[in-house]
Amino acid sequence: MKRRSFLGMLVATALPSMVGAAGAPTITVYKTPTCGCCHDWVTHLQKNGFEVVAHDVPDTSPYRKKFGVPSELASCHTGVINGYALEGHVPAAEIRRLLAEKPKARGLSVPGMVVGSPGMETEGSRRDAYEVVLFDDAGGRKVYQRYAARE
Ligand SMILES: [Cu+2]
Repeated sequence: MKRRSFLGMLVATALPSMVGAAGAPTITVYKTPTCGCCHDWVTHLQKNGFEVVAHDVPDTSPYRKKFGVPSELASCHTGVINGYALEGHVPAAEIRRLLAEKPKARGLSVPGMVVGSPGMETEGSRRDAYEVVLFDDAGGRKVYQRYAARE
């Protein structure tokens, strides 16, 4: 995709689309029992009004495969909501936007484990820059939202 046209689109869609938290559908999460940041991401979702059903599993990779998350977008946990995959520390704001916009896509990912993303907070407000990636089954990737680094 051409970067410029995409950026224009991003500005047009970056305005928060407010969706009432009440009645938000349930997010099903697969995580390993010892994953602290996975647990903290679940807490972030709950604080933002989502119902969460979390399953502890020995290995999350079969769930990535099942829900169509490509390995290069992998993170520490996999969630599902309304047929969309949520891989890694995806902020609640982008999940609400996903549910409102209903794009033709497989899901959203924040690949890796980014310091300062929801559930990956450190002391203070430090954050590494990261992107929330919208992906599809045909290898399509779009930056759905960009978060700047913060000291
Ligand atoms: Cu994590």
